[in-house]
Parts: sequence; C-alpha cells; structure tokens
Amino acid sequence: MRIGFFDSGIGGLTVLHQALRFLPQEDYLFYADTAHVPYGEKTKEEVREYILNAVDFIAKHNIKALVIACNTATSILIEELRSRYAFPILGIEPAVKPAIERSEGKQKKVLVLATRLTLQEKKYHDLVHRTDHGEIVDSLPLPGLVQFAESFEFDENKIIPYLKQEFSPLDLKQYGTVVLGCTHFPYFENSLKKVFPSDVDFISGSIGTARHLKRILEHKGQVNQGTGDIIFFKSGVKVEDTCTLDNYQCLFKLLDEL
Ligand code: DGN
Repeated sequence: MRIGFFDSGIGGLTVLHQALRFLPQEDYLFYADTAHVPYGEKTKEEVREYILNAVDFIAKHNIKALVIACNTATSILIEELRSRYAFPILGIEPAVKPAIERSEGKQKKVLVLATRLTLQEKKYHDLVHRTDHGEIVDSLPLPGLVQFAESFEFDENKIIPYLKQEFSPLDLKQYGTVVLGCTHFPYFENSLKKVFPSDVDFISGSIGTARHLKRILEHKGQVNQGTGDIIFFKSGVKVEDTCTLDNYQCLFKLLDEL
C-alpha cells in the first residue's frame, strides 16, 4: 500500500522529500491540486470543497496513511478529514513552539511566514496562545512565494527584491527564528537567508511530520519494503509527461542542496 501526500501544489514535495529520508522504502502517491492553487487567498468554503474532492480521489487508491502536506488545508480541515476516513491522517502546522524555544535564548522574536488563510484561522491563533509567549510572535503572509514556486521561478534576482519589498515594514534584526509555515516556502530558504541577519534560524514542520509518519507506521507494523516509487497526480490526472516529472526531480535536488 502507498502513503498518500496532498497539497494544493508542489509545496507538499518539501514534506515528501523529508519522508523519503525517514522512509525510503515506502511507495508514495503525491497529489497536487494544481487546478486550484493557490489556496491561501481563497475562502475557507471554496478550499474545503477542493480538499474534500481531492482526498476522496486519493482515498480510492488503497493508501495506508495520508499526509496533508499543506499548512492551509491542515488548519481548516484536518479534524473533519480524520472523522471521514479510517486510515491515519497527519497534517503539518507552523512550528511555532520550537521556534519560540530557539528565539528565547537569543532574546529575540519569532516571525511566522504562512498563507493568509493559515494565519487567519483559529487553529493558528490557538497554537500561538498555547505557548504563553504570543507577544513575541509576529506573522506575515507571502502569497508571492507560492506563485513563484508554482511557476518554477527560483531565480534569486526575482525572489530577493520581492522579499525585500514584503519585509520593508519590519525591522528584521528583532527576529531570532523564522517559521516557514507554508510548505512552498522551504524552496526559498537560500534567498530568505540573504535577506535576514546571518544569526537567524529557519524552521519548518516537515521533519516533525515525517518523523511522526514513521512512528505511526512502525506502531501499526505497516513499514514497507518497497522501492520508494512515487506516482504523481495533478487534480485527479496522473502525471505521465517526462518534462513535469523531471521538474519534480529538480525540486528534490534543489532541496537536497539546501
Ligand atoms: N502549501 C500550502 C501551505 O502549506 O499552506 C498552501 C499554498 C497555497 O495554496 N497558497
């Protein structure tokens, strides 16, 4: 049986990349809802419908677990999804708590970068509130980075000016840790590093999600001895063209090099 991965687009590959490190012998199904990306600027009702359709499709493929490799989808729908399906469903959340722990030692603040929808949601506000250190957490949506990733635009000469423009109202020296709270953002870590002071740490939830996936499969005695085979779908259509598949391999390579 395969492990399903879902995202609005190619951001979820940053989580699958970590899963491949922890569980290289699993077989995977990766579903990108590219017909509807970006989710972050749409209404909750619209996005809910897209996710339910996609997950219904994925569920027909005999999967043993599903990773919602999208912070936006996790924040608005994870509980509802868990109540609909029998297989384990894991999500991903902005890594606010570990970021606070790292920043406190440096007496600095935390900046959470995510989609507008994630940052609006009660789940995110509860997450920050539960840490008891909400006063040191700032947040900023960066919708442009999702668009850049979806158009395979990673040229720093385009990305850095966009980041500088978005960060211009903020004093970046006050931050000790930056949370990559959208799975599309790790592709831009090198550009982000060039914009922030050199002592800033970057943290995402993808390692935690991959580790959790491994623990669940081990606990259920469902660890596979497969080949690490991946099949890709774009909004319900199997990806067969070599150009797209090569692009996905390039993204894994880009992540390997970070
Ligand atoms: N990659 C998704 C996330 O982690 O929130 C959402 C990107 C988008 O669709 N805007």
